[in-house]
Amino acid sequence: MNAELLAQKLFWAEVNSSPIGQISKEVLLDLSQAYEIQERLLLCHYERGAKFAGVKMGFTSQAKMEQMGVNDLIWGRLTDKMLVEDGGDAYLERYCHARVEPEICFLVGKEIDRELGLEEAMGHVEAVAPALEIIDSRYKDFRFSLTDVIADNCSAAGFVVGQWCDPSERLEGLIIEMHINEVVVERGSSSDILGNPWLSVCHASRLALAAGQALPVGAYIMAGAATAAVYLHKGQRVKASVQGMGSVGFNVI
Ligand code: OOG
Ligand code: MG
Repeated sequence: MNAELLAQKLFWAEVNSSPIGQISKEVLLDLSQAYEIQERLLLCHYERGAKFAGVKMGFTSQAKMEQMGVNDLIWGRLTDKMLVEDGGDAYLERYCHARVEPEICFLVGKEIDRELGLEEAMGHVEAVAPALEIIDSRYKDFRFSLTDVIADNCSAAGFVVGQWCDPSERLEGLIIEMHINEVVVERGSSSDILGNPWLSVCHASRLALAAGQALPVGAYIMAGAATAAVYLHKGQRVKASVQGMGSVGFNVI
């Protein structure tokens, strides 16, 4: 396996919004090789000015695992260039075939430098917010294996964060809805995220640190989608609401 070459292929697929064939059809990868490609892919972005902004967890809900046909937790890296302002615009032509999904985002308030248990996680988080994730596979037809999607930075492409809320409120059993042009297109519960979205913070601390990725103050942790994802089209107004936490949205242009 030539990790650098594969990372470059994925990088240019992303920059040119031009999807490629699955790399798992060409080379057999294990999980650690897939994460190595992801790390190199991120270096390509950092070299061009992007900055690490946090991590995203993936396949933390049954709905997502079933939609994508995989069955393991994954994590990817967020950069500052992926952030779309709440109420702002996302440019569809920047993506290969973008989808959107409703999430919850955590803001790190105290550096996470070790694996955290559930109680400890709360002490490291300053705030929590309703969020939307724009995912965009760099593979044709949005089809991939687990190692493919890990190498492709877990389809990370954009994220939108709403108003920060007090993290001491309970995060279980909150209704999460995604609206497109004021119509509810997906509905789920915050408990669909690992039974309790706080567990995403614990898994982020375990997986990112094992890979040498620290989570400094100000880092975002996207907990993973509560529902299946929906394709984006020009002209859509997308909104996610989380019960008791308000809403977040953007326009597709
Ligand atoms: C992979 C990313 C999964 C989530 O929240 O489960 C993910 C994909 O579905 O393309 O972001
Ligand atoms: Mg996601």
